[in-house]
Amino acid sequence: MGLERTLILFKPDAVMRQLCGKLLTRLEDRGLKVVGLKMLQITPEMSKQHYSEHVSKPFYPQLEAFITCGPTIAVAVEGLEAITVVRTMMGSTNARDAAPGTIRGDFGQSRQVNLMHGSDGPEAAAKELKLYFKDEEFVKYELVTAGYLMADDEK
Ligand code: IDP
Ligand code: MG
Repeated sequence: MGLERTLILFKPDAVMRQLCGKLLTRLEDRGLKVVGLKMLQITPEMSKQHYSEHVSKPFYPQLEAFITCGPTIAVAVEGLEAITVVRTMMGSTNARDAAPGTIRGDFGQSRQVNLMHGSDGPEAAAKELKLYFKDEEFVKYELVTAGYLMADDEK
């Protein structure tokens, strides 16, 4: 339990399909606090760093081509157990297997072109937050709803 930060990407398909507003609304509706947000173009070098665990896999060249094919929006969010919460909201990697109600399950049908990335654990979150944001780019503020989003003993 406790407050965590995690790194989300709205992948090029989400940007080009003009779904980013809807995806951001889902995160906000859940009470996740946005602490960083930027639009960027992922380069092949960044892709290799981000997806270092997948670089040697047969599907990597296609994945790199996809993730660099258009703009991406990087979002850093904070919340209670935010890493798991976001992964659960995102749904299974293959959108055809993703449960209805999840982002991939509601908006997609592809294993590769699957709208969104979310860090899969604390180590990945630390690495990926650093890849997309400088320390000084994280904003500090309190949500006016903070007192209604969590109990004191959950923080
Ligand atoms: P995740 O995004 O759900 O964590 P990973 O297994 O870490 O899934 O894979 C990273 C990304 O690589 C996926 O989101 C998807 O875009 C792509 N990918 C994963 N497996 C395949 C595959 O078998 N073929 C093509 N692309 C894949
Ligand atoms: Mg992954």
